[in-house]
Amino acid sequence: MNTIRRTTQLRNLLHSDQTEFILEAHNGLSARIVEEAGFRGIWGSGLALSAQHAVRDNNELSWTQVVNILEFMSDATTIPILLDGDTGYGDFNNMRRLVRKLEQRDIGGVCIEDKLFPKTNSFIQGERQELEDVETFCGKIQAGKDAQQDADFCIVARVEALIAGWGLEEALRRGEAYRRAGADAILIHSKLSRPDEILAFAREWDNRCPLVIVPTKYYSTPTEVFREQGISLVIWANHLVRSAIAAMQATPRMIHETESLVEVEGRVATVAEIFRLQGADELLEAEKIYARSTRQEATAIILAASRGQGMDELTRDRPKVMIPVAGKTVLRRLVDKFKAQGINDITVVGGYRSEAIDAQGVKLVVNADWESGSELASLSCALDALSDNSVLLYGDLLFRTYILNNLMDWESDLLVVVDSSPLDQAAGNKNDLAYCSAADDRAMYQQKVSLERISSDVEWQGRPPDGRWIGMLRARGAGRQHLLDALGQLRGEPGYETMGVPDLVNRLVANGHAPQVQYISGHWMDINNLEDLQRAGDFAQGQA
Ligand code: SPV
Ligand code: MG
Repeated sequence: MNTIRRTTQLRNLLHSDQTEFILEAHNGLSARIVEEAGFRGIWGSGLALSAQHAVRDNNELSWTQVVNILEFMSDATTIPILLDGDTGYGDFNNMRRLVRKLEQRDIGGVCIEDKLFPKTNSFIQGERQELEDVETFCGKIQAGKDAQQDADFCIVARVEALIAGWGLEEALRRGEAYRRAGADAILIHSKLSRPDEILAFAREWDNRCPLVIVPTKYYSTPTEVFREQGISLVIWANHLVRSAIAAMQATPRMIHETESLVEVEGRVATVAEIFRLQGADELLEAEKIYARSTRQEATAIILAASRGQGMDELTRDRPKVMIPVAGKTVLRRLVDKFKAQGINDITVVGGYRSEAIDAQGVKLVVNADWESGSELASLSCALDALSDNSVLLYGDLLFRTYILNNLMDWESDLLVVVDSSPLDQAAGNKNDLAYCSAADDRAMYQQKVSLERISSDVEWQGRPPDGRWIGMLRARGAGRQHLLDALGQLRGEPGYETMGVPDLVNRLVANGHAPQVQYISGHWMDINNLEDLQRAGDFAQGQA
């Protein structure tokens, strides 16, 4: 990366002891491409800047619009931009303001031409173009020089006398007057296909100050000729906008004709190349350092490996998660919920008929040993997905959105959702009865209650359960490691093959890491049989 000021870089180019080259760019992307190609400077071409917006090179683009585009170009690069500032967009006073605005955007310099506002491109009826009065133009140059804050900011004065048909003498007279007025370099322009008049000017000029040329029309001149004549800076003035136009015309033609993308795919830049040019990698790296919000990194793990019982016909070819409920599979409903919550990293552990799982938008991992029935073995397949902020849940759950919202809002390291509605009314697996440190006090928000046990026993320590665990667990921060530790312990113990997530939760309690309880009252269900499935349709419809 170049640490020299861009004004200084441009000045160095103009005063280098060899002929230097700059290339046109017209937006942030093309400017970055010019720099990547190895150029040491950029021409902010008025023609290209306006052409990319399909307006004419007649100051139809306002000067503030030009400055806004330059801001993107400047941000995207480290090399200097020489702006084609047309006539300075007005009189000496407009010129002063332009210079200040350009300096604020770290532009290396500006070129102004001695025509009248609004100007016309030099290649459109050039001989009919009226030139600015010499003294007036000198005043504009001087005002610009007086306005600049950075001593190295360059003002290039462009002589249009040859374009307008005035001849060499007038061109030289103007060049000299502009040099005396303070111009840092003179641009001499020609519309001829041979370089003769430019070379004649250069010979007479004899390096009084740096000379700049634009060989658009006399492009076939060997570059060596410019070197020999001591030209300071050559501007390749419009070749990115022209290459973009040619490419942009070819692509739609082909797509339109073939009604397919097959032919063009290999001829256009890859999407990965777009990302590279945008600097997408840098953002990913920066996110690791700065984006510390737990929400952004949240992951979800959906356990969907077992076939389940009581739904033989419906799960003949697919696991439960793929059963449609009111027109949408249970899995899709879960994925939609997570995505709405900003959780995009979703892992599904499949097993039974995992090939039937629609893995769009999720990572599918397969527990090949699903038949043994161990939920913990399934969970072990998804440990990579366990982050500092993870939700773990069963794949047959339907629930109201607020339950997940609230779950993600709580600060606790470990959290389980418990439904405190009366057991005979509550939905769900009758094995997952929850015993907690306190009953649900519905009057309290985020009541501090911890889990003591999940079990199928309808009574424990002489008391009834406080509710039913709905099959949803969240681990964040240190909770992740507690979970991994407990899982590691259980893995070495007898009976591991038949253990479920409740065993894991009970081990967390035994280890002194009892999860907090988020009480809810209804608003969820899981699907264990055909009757549930019928209710599920109503439940889903009720939510819509
Ligand atoms: C431009 O690139 O906008 C120029 C050069 O001013 S020319 O189009 O040749 O006038
Ligand atoms: Mg121009």
